[in-house]
Amino acid sequence: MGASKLYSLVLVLQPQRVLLGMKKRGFGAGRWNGFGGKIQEGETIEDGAKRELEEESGLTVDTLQKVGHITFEFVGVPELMDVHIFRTDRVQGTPRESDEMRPQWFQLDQIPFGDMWPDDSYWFPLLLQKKKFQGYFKFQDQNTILDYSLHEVDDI
Ligand code: 6U4
Repeated sequence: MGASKLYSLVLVLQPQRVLLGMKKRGFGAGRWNGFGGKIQEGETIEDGAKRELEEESGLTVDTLQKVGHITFEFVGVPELMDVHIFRTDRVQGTPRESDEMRPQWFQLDQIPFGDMWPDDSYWFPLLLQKKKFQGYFKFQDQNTILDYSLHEVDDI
């Protein structure tokens, strides 16, 4: 078992649209993504997810649904990324730009997969169908998936 670091990722998904943020700096800069980041010491994964959503988008939320868990490996990087994915359709506030993210709503048939992490093309369809999923993706570099597994699960 390799060591891993915990991350959150939140998708605000409403019946007709999804909120994504253009990552302005750091890991994944230049890509549209959900809101999230590293879980801090002493906080639960869900609390970390709510904190990052608020920091990056200005939105607050009462409850998040756990929908997925994906482990990412990068060739040459010993530490795995353990990303816990949440969905919500009820948020309070209006999205606002932060230092890290520029939020924008997308119609569900206009999700910008070409400017997102390549794994998103695999698991977004499950998210949109309200499925729960577990996966593993091995990257050669930020554009290249070498191996992956992805399956629906009943509980996450
Ligand atoms: P700093 O820069 O320390 O403030 P922090 O906001 O804590 O960073 P960050 O931005 O590095 O963390 O977190 C990475 C975010 O990107 C997390 O929400 C997880 C997400 N993420 C990482 N790999 C991903 C991938 N392959 N596909 C995806 N989201 C990914 O959709």
